[in-house]
Amino acid sequence: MCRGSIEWALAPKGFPWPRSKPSATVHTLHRADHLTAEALLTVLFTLLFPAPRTACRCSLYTVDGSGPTLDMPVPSSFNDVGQDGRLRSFVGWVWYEREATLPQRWTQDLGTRVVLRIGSAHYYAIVVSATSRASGWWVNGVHVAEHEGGHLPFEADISKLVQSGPLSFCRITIAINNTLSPYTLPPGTILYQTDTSKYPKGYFVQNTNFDFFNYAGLHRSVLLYTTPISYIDDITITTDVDRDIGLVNYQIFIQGSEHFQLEVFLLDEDGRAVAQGTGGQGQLQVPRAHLWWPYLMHEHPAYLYSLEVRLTAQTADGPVSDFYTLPVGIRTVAVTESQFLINGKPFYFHGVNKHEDADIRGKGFDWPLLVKDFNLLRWLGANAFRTSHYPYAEEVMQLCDRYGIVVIDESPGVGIALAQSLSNMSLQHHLEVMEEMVRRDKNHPAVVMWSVANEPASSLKPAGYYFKTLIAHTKALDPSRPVTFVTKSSYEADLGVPYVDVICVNSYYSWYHDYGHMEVIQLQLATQFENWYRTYQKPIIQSEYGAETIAGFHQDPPLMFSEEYQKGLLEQYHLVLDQKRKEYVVGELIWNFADFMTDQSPQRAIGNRKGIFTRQRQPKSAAFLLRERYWKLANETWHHQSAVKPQCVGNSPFTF
Ligand code: GCB
Repeated sequence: MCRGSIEWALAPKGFPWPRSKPSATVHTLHRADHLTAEALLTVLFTLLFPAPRTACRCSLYTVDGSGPTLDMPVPSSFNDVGQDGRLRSFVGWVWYEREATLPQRWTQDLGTRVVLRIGSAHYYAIVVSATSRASGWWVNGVHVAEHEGGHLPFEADISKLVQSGPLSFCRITIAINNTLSPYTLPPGTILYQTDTSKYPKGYFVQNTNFDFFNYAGLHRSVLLYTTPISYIDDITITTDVDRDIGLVNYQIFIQGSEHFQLEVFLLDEDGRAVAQGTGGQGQLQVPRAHLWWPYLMHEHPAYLYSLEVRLTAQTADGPVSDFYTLPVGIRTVAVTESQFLINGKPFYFHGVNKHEDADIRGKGFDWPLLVKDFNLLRWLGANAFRTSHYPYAEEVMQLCDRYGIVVIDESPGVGIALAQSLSNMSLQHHLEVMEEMVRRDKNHPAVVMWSVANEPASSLKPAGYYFKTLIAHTKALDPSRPVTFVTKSSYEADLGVPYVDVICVNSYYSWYHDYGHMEVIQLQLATQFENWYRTYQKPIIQSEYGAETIAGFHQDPPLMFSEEYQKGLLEQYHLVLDQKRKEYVVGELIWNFADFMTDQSPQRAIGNRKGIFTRQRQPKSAAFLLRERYWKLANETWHHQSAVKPQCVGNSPFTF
């Protein structure tokens, strides 16, 4: 493959989720919902991996593409779909490749902008595209994009490329490297073993300080979509409430023309326009607004308006129009010394921590799994989750908006254990990741708080400056939401917590400490809360607690790893949470929603088993315990005037 001469473009500054609209078409390379006939012909990418394991980021252009290949579904992690153990633990470059046939209009109408959008490529990706063939070989591959970080989307404008040649199809090659370094997010290290009496020459392993398997590949949708050459590039919405008037502030960013008109309409759920405006920024006022309420807080939770944006732009080739519809939830978020308020009412997070994780597909996005998870969340009476420990797929956030499931949106800042990973170089990258993440998720009403990291080494000296800068930057990007990070440091030593709005603390009493001794939980947990609150007077969330449990293991009296022990441990936590939530504890998130895959270690029996559901989403006994508790909490925090209270009736997840 050689470099072509065509100019390449990086992703533009902002890019809203591509929705089918009169002025745009979406053409996915693998998914059924927007699929065209051509794309159905080939649904598999080819993955090539070189036999010798190379940890370095070798140049794409020197690799001849030799080595084994196999068909690879997208989205999916590549690790668990094959039968070759070397692929499961592979560290280095892999190449995904496929050809796509493009509608003729895309390649011939120079007024069409063709965009390649990659939802997530873990970890480092280089994208090359080619549209010329000679003697059956693709030639003149052009570097179209490069991206670092596995959990956020990136785009490339490939119009010039696909409109330059005679062919109506193109080849897309995505080289992905899953090597982590102390400066990546999450960080990792490569350990070379040089003792040749124990290890073969060149042997190395990749080590991480986070507790989930470093799945890699194209984890989310890869889309081709079009816009006109002048287009709506980004929209920022913030909302407020003044008595019963909903205020929707909008800012719209246009690319491709300086001369344009914008019309904005806000439609209610019945499609009626309730407010309208013009221009690139303004405020829409909605009398008697329906607010966006969390699930189980209101009889009509998750009310979504639609913001329709219509662009008419003047270009050298005449007027063009673009159109975009964005779901909008009107709600407010605020934090006091001891409360977390949504729409001015105290909100108590009773929810879970999750992972993007499942059998075979690893971290690959999967609709049936997602819908099952939301059904389980609603069955459980959970009103919130944290995206531990990285931003989840955009479809997840969309469902949270629709179902009223509140989100603490966490960055991939997990496993920051070394001082090197708190260096300026790491900080710089972390700031950029927060920019990408806020840009992607800022308009989701479900997102009520940003978490910039999980359990960093926040008592190391550089942590003070690191978190002060990171949190200030995140607040500057989005002044409308509180910011936190999740700590496991002691209240005396933590140098980052002075900058958070809400203290999120993880603890594993009678699991990692005093194991087997549930009798100490109440005292230790109460002391933990009291110390943090006395020091900072900020609301506190118990952001993780739990116990490893192998489904089907039973021991009474309870022993560790049995279902009885998990239940017993949870009950001890709940006794203290019930006292402290009357004061300043504003939430509890169980670790974890479901069992998930980790690296192999003597502490892990095929993954982390702290789920209240198995990896296949079957309940352990603790799920029923938690369900009873969450529905009870929901009854207490129900705020609407209506007399109807949520009830957990039988097995029905639908309670109203
Ligand atoms: C934690 C981490 C989480 C782990 C969990 C555990 O504190 O935040 O990533 O999986 O503990 O089970 O050890």
